[in-house]
Amino acid sequence: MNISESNYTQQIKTADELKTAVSDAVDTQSVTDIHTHLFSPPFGELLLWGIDELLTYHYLIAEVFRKSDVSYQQFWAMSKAKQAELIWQTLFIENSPVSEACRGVVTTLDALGLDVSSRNLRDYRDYFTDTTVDAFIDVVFECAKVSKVVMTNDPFDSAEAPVWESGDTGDTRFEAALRMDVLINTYEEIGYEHLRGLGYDVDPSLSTKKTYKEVRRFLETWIQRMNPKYMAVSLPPDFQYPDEGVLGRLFDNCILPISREFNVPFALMIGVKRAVNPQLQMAGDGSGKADLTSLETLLRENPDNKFLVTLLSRENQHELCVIGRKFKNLMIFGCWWFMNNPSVIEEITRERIELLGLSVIPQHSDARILDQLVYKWKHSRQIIADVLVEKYQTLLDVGWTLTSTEVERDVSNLFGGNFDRFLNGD
Ligand code: FIX
Ligand code: ZN
Repeated sequence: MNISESNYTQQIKTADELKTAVSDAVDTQSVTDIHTHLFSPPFGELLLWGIDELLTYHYLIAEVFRKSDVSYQQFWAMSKAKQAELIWQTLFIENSPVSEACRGVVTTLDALGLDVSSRNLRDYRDYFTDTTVDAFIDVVFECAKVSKVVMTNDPFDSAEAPVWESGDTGDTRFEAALRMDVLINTYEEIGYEHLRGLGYDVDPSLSTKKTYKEVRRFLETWIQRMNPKYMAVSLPPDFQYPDEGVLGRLFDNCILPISREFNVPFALMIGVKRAVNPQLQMAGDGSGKADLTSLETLLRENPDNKFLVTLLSRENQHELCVIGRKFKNLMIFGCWWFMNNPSVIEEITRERIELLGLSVIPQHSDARILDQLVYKWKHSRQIIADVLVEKYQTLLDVGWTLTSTEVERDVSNLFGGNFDRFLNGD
């Protein structure tokens, strides 16, 4: 069969054929999940999995206080098992689990082959007791069709340190990302002391050439140790660039030069207001709209740097797409955290494809618990498929020809190709 014949046979003609071609491509294409909080097995207890972890996800903790009379003090004094039982009883039995975070647990249990109609927490616990973490990783990666996950690795975290020192992070499906929140957001409070403790000759105000050199040495060491896909930071909505303070000096003198030199992109996750309600602990962070002029300046003044960007405010998403049209050194990724809900994912995905075509990374999972890869990807794949069908249909309506191979190519780029090209290109 020659090329034109093979294209002809794959040509999509009807709306039904289109739906089938898109859902086949979207459901079978394995994905690189570019931002998670998962860890490979050698990191031990940092890798969270199982029903009690799923139920005590911080998204569900925020929700349980809205429906239960439990006080913050009482909740935090409970064991994890008791917290899970309270959340199960409150959000799944006494109320219907329709929020995205609740629905995610139900989708996951069902996809793992458990009987969700039984609502029997004991059976679900038994399932996890009967498996090992290594076996479960294979089950989840297969079920979620995930080929690689990028972890979030904090060079200041003593719990991670022994694994990095050992030089063996085990399962190669888990890749590293060098997270720099402590360095950038808390240099004066924590980062400085920590660096000194590790033998780096840095000054508290981060303002000397010697300090810049030392911070660069620190970053180089960790890049060599972790081989990260990117360096990353989460930033508040009022983040400013250019900046006279620690952040600006770190960006200009340390991070941006190293990011260029080692061809390791810098990921900015902008819009988080940490500890809006500290009583909720990790569940207490909020979001705010950012002024994206700073991002524009950063992209314009550093054209040889690559930036991966995701934003936490819905109000910023359209503006981000417009910026994406102006700067090829920007790769927009994922629907982060409060954006990771079906209605918002649909809106953002449509907006991105309309303004940027297929040159984005539509989603990441942000999974903190291994099992969550199952639902986060299942839910997102469905929405991405629906948006693609809508867009391809408008082309077919006016006589454009499309083959299933072309659909597969497009989906493969969205689910990993665009990320690889961004990392490896000039
Ligand atoms: O900063 C981040 O990477 C956030 O994704 C997390 O801090 C957040 O707690 C989270 O889990 C969001 O999904
Ligand atoms: Zn995250």
